[in-house]
Amino acid sequence: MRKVAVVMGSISDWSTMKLATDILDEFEVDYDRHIISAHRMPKVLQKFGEQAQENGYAVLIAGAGGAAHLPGMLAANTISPVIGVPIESHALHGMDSLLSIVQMPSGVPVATTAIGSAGAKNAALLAAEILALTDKKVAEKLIEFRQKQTQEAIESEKQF
Ligand code: RP5
Repeated sequence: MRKVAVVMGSISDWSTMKLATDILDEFEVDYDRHIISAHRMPKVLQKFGEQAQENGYAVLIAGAGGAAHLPGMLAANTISPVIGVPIESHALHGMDSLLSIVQMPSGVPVATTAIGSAGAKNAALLAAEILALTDKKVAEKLIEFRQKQTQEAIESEKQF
C-alpha cells in the first residue's frame, strides 16, 4: 500500500496543513495525519521515521514552524522522500521555518516548499506527482488539475 504521511509539529500547524490534506482528498490519495513534535517527542519521531517504509509511506509531508527540525529529522530516519512545509511563524513570519528546513546539509535531502498556505498546497501536489510516477489514476487527475488551472487563468482575463 503506497500512501502519504502528513506530519506536523503541533496542532497549531493544522490550519495550514489542512490545505495539503484537502488537495490529497481531491486527488483521492490515501494519507494518514500525525502530530509529532521533534523537540517534545524525539523518540516517537525517530520510530516513526524508521518505520515509514514498512508502514507503506511512499512520501512524507512534514510541516513545522520556528526552529523547524521535524522535516530534517524525519528525513534522517527514512529513505522515503520528505517534503518540508515551513509554517508561517508569528515572530519571524516563517523565515525561521523556511531557513531551518531548506538549509539541509548535503546527504539528507528535504524538498522544501514555500512558506505557509502555498507551500502546504504545493507539498500535496508534489507528493501526488511522485505517486503519479507509478499510479495512472493520480497522473490523470494531475493533468486535469493543470488543465483546469490553465483554463481559469485564461478566463480571468475576461473579468477585466
Ligand atoms: C513547532 O513549533 C511547531 O511546528 C509549531 O509550528 C511551532 C509552535 O508550536 P506550538 O507552541 O504552537 O505547539 O514545533
